[in-house]
Amino acid sequence: MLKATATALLAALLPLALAAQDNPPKPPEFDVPAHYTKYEFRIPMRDGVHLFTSVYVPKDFSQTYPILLNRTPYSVAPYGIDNYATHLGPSRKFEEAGYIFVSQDVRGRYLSEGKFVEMNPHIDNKRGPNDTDNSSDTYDTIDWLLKHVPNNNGKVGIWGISYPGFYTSSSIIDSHPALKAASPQAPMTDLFMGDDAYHGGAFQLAANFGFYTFFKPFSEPSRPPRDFTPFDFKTPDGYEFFTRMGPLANAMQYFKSGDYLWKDQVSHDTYDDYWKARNLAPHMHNIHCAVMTVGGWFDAEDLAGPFKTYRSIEEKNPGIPNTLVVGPWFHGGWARSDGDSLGYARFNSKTAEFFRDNIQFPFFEQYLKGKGDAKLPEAYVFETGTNVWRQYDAWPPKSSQVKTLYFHSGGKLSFDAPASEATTYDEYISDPAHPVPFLDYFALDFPRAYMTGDQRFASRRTDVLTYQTPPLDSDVTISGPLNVTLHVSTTGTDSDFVVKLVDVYPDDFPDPKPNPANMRMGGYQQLIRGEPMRGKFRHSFEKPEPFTPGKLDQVSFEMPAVNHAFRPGHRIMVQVQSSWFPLCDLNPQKFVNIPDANAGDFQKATERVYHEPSAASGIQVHVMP
Ligand code: PG9
Repeated sequence: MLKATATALLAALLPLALAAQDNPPKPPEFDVPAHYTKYEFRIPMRDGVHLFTSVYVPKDFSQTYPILLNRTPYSVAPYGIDNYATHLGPSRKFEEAGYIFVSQDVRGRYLSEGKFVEMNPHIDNKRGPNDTDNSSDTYDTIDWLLKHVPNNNGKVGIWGISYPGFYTSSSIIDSHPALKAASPQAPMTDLFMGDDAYHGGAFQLAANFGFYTFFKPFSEPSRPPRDFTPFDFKTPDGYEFFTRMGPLANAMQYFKSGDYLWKDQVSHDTYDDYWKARNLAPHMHNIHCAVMTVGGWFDAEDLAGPFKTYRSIEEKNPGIPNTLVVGPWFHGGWARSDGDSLGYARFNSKTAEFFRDNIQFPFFEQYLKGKGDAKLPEAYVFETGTNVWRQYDAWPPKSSQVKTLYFHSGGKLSFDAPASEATTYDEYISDPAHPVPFLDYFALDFPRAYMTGDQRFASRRTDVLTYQTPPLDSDVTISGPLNVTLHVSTTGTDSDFVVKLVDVYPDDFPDPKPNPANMRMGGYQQLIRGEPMRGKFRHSFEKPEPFTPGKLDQVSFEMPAVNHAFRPGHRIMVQVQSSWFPLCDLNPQKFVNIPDANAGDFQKATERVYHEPSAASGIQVHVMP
């Protein structure tokens, strides 16, 4: 579910929420009650806990049907066997083709019993019936469904987006023999390491504040509240709200003492046992079904997860069908949008529709009904810039060549290493009282379009360094993760370094038609990838270390993969800054425990980025031939 300030009701209506954010809700063109019979069950787990489960069975009994399971913390509303959901599965084609759709409130959420645990850790060696996790809950659920749901064909698929994506990937470990196909979509995998909670050790403030003001723990099984009131920011401007709020510790005024979910997020601000226990990647073993992991190049919430889930399944389960699909999508965009644009970035085709009809539906038809062959490659990835789908037998593509984009004096960027430079470093003053915004417009959360947003407002700031190539003569296609190496010094004892890869459009790039906002696209600086790195974690995310003021040091980190072609006439740009607010919480720029920092801890710092032969800052990229 998107973390914005959506109410609990929206959380239960994710598909509509996504649709509502893109297009006004269309009246359902498929009459679900006319084609399906709804059941509700409380399925017993091995430890006696009952999980509330909605089941929709096709009325046509002339054939049997596979079960398609979705497990969610966001409610399986509407409740009541006379109240039908308007969307049952991943897309309309599934309802029309006929599947048995099963949705389940996960443990401790809504009408299911048990205690909710954030990304409940997988238990590799279960000692008895009380050692339960998503793998055991799904195994027990499938066993029960096969025996009790009429007219099933004995095969089960599971799918989910975001948190339900995590429940998908954590459910297929030690998978039930009837489980034949799974699609974890934007699955959170290692929450601290680049998914929703922290990026490079910087807390994702706006996103998590918005999410945890509606995602609350339950004291007992209960339905979604009828009149949930969204959090009142009392301003339309998130930058202003979080500036007024001050240090992160002040956020607690907006939460109740029982809100352990928010407290857990902010109090575990290093990669400690709490986060390590929730990292799913080491546990993705004993998977016997076909897997299609889905992600979005512009997913603002769970961008890293799909790659880690795909990679871990690939390494631990050789021989099973395991595909990675990544399109030019925002979080969940492949499910409920056309996928032909994001903000001012254009993709020239309905990429999400293509995915739903030509990749996702054939995948489940093949493995759950034995119909057709989806002919899925190892990696099915959309290449932005050229705006074409690519199929590779590996990710990153084996044919890519690793090169380094080096910073140079005068704001130049080049694949050539610095030799004799006019100046050996650039510097700026980073002031926590005037942090670099992540948006050049007002918003309360983190609008999905920021991931392709215009960076011209930032490149004009004196606290943002900008390096760019001349206009390109030919395509430069970058396919894979980006590895940053910054040679820096700071006058503080801690600092964030945010690096942004930007596509600079030619000055004569045409304006959009229609153009209600009168946007001028000539020189548009489209964000391709941005990622922060909290400098105190440069040697270890477990044990942060201070900088020595003024001493040359090195900050190296990986930014999530891209698959983008910089076209002729475009420039490749890299920006470096030390805040990205309020997307990330502020770094006091003093080596302190940030969750406890007070206003007096925040100090200006002069940051230097070096570009000389012995200290050549730059980004290592995978360039396609
Ligand atoms: N990405 C959302 C989330 C997951 C876990 C914690 C906080 C937010 C989600 O869409 O489920």
